[in-house]
Amino acid sequence: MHLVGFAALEKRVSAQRQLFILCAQLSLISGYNNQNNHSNRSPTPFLPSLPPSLPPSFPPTAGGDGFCGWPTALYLSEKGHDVIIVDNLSRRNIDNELGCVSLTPISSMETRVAAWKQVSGKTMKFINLDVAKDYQEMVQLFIDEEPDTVVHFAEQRAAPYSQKGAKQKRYTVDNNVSGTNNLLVAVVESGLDIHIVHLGTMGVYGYGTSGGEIPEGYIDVILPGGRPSSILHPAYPGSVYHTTKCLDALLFQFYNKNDGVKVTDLHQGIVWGTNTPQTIKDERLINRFDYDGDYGTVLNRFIMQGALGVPLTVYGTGGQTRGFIHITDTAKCVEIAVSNPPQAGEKVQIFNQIAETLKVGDLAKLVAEKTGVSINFLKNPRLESAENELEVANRKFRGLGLDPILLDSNMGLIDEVRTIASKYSERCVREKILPASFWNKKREAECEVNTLVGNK
Ligand code: NAD
Ligand code: USQ
Repeated sequence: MHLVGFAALEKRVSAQRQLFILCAQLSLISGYNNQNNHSNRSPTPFLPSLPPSLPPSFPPTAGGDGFCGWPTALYLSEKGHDVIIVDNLSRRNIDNELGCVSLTPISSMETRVAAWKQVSGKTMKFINLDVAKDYQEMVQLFIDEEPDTVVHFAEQRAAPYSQKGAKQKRYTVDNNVSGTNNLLVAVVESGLDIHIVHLGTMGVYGYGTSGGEIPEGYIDVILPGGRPSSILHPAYPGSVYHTTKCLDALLFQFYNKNDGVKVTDLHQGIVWGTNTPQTIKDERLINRFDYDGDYGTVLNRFIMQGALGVPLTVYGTGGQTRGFIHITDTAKCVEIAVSNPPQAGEKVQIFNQIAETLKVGDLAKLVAEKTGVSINFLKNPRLESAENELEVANRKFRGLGLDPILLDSNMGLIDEVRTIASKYSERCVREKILPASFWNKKREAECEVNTLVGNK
């Protein structure tokens, strides 16, 4: 496979470079350079931080079948990288399990890839492979394709689903931790110098009020005996799902120390939006839109509820503050991370991938004002702080050129999501809007009073 437009990059780094991106929930994306001559391939060189003004031919690619992976794959492909998408389609199977599909009618992977070829002229391979189980196939894939980068999106990512019951708790840990471990072992076994870019979460830090800015991954401490050290920020996960991301972080740390695996862990906030400049090009490329109580994330849920005239489902007081990022910026951040691998011997690189912090109650007010729907304060199905403040450093991405989409100055994007929600409103199963997973039995009992209409 040949990648158009790598010449500029090759000139800059004076060496060949290949990119592989592995998506969570089993999306594997990869890019290759336009020489793709494996026998002559030099070890992946250190790629210096590159200015944001790189020619559009440079960026590597990423993809997958999921909400973040698919638009990222298209973005990277558009930028000129060959992309291989690896996904076991488990998310589509969970749709079947939950009796609820994406609000938008997503096409099959075969149709998506064929449509992209028609629209862009670019080829993306799709491989149905389970990262948590098909270990040998993954090693072989690496040996055959010799990627420079694997972007790892392939995990069960819904906190409510991970708290639903014993089956879902066990599945989330088995799938996510085994998948990440398999990937790391496969990279080591392949003998290749592959940079892993992993989609992690802001939730590893926890959401108590910390009283200060959350740094990017590490904190400086004084250990007993007065020894100064820089350690991983203490993990304080709020769900089984978030716990798997903390476990991933330890796996990354170990394989980085033991085998020198290059890792970038992206602590991403809540993603909102649905379309990107690439997915909008053809209806067959449309992105997934989760709105149900398990997989729908808060801002997209509110916009969808506003469009359908459903009172907005605020859990508790709405005093929870979270980090947010638009889906278009998710793709941009992944591209930046792929383009800026750690140097050989460097510790795991951690970026906070958020644009801004916002309070759930303020988001509800904003959507209520825009749509005229009321706010439905529900009993909280989760065990979380009712109110918290949140200050997060995101200087690394900004320093590498990210100028993120902020809600305040991009209200039009809310209207865009609302238009999509209205267009496909007939696909909404209203019974799936209320939260259907509870953090413990007490929460479940308390939530029995919740209704879709609320008290107002
Ligand atoms: P998603 O569920 O839409 O996509 C995940 C994809 O991975 C799915 O297509 C699924 O089929 C695939 N997958 C899961 N397990 C797999 C396996 N064992 N083998 C192969 N494929 C597998 O989720 P998303 O919203 O696109 O999230 C992608 C990543 O980004 C996740 O790791 C998630 O934790 C992280 N993230 C998401 C958000 C968000 O708001 N959506 C925020 C922060 C971080
Ligand atoms: N919430 C409501 N009403 C709703 C839905 C959610 O009030 O209808 C509240 C929740 O109680 C929570 C907050 O909104 O306080 C965020 O919930 P969410 O479902 O939007 O996000 P979360 O469960 O944290 O998970 C999502 C993604 C996950 C990612 C995480 C990033 O599903 O993959 O890791 O965002 S972060 O939150 O920064 O950890």
